[in-house]
Amino acid sequence: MTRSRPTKRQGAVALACAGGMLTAVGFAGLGPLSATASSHREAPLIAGTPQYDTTDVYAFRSPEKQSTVTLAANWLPFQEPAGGPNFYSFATDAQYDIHVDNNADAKPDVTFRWTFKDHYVSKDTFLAATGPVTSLKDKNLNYYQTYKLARIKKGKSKTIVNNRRVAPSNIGAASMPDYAKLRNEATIKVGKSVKSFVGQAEDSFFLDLRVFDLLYGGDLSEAGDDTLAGFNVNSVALQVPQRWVAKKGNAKKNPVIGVWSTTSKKSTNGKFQQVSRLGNPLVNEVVIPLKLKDAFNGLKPTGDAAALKYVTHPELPKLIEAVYGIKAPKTPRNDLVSVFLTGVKGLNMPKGKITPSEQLRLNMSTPVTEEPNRLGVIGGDNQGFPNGRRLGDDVIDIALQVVEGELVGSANDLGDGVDSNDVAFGDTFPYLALPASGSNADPHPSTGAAAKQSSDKGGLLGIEPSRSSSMAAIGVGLFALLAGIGGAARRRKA
Ligand SMILES: [Ca+2]
Ligand SMILES: [Ca+2]
Ligand SMILES: [Ca+2]
Repeated sequence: MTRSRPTKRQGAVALACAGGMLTAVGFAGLGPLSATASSHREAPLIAGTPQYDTTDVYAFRSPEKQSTVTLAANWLPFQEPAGGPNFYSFATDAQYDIHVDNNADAKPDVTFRWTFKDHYVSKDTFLAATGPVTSLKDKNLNYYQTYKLARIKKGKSKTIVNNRRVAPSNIGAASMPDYAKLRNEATIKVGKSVKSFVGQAEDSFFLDLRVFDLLYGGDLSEAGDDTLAGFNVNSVALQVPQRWVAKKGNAKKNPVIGVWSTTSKKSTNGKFQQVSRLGNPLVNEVVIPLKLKDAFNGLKPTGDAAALKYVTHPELPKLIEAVYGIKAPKTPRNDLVSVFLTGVKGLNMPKGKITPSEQLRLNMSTPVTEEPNRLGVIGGDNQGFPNGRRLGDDVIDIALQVVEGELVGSANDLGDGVDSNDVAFGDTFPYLALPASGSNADPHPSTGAAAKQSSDKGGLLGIEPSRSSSMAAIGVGLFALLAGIGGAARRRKA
């Protein structure tokens, strides 16, 4: 099947158009947030430095060991598997952090920090692998990275993992005949109940980026294809006992934690500066307007109160209504405040006083669901997003449905036609799919969009195909959602 991805030019036009429309609708009063970083409306700053760009953060109760919680995050999107001779590494001048706030004051109580070093067996070759690599310590693996993982608590840093190997980029079958073995070797146990993995993985995010084409009269029958299929990311995954992250070490009494990741890059003055931040996958992309996205990346959660008005009066549904006629839910959107900033009462809202801030909030006491529903809580599955986030949670569909009022009486079935990842996730730690291989001639196969369309009555998203206004609205929604990703895609394909 021939794939027709958006061309570089179409992508650029689409993004410019989305930015223009959002600006035209008017995001005045950016004061408090825009003061903290530059606020231009081109592609987000971070898109220019993919090594530092967090793409997704996950936090969930570990299904095979429920006394533990798994935290994971991805960086460096759109890795073409065969993209050598220099493949994909973590930056060596950065701190890759996952923070946990367990007393709801928007300040981290526990921080896990990964830092990296480069190693070469020989610099007299351009090859990353000089022969078949059959183990992580194989001398044929000419270039590799090691990492250090520290746990920071009350200003004190304790090394949990030191000088261990990062699973390398999956160069191809000749260089790495048994990649699964390398993954296994990179999945390590630390003490009795901690597990750590760092390395390349297939991008766990799934969505159809080609929905861009809707605004340009693209062929709707082609929607539902997972654009990210077969692109890799660099991942960290960590499984720790719940008591490590719970307030006072008591997960029974204090089961709710807030999680977010940051990337900090060393400046010329030697200090580390936060350049990327991501917790909940909705806020930064859907609620915070494009123009604020860069500012948000540099912001600490304690400053999030400034974002409150964007949450209670989000622009996206109004924009969709203004341009395409789908009625926006009534404001103020207190449903969004609880989803994005405080946690939902009875589900994942912390006890006591809460400083509103954007965190992925997880109730570690929610029992693990045997058969997870991809729509998480709105699909009746309380262990899923926005109660933490599992790899298989379909956050694009959930985002669209919630922003368009699913929780306030506007039930809808919006979505992008991609319901699951292109590759199955594992049942046990680190769960992430193995990275796509550089020797695969077609690492980005069509996921059968056309077939999906014909079997899915009502076409894209369960909406009548004749209702072109609805279709277009979904396009706009995804513009806002995907601006960052689109920017990265654009550069990567340039
Ligand atoms: Ca705290
Ligand atoms: Ca994928
Ligand atoms: Ca979806």
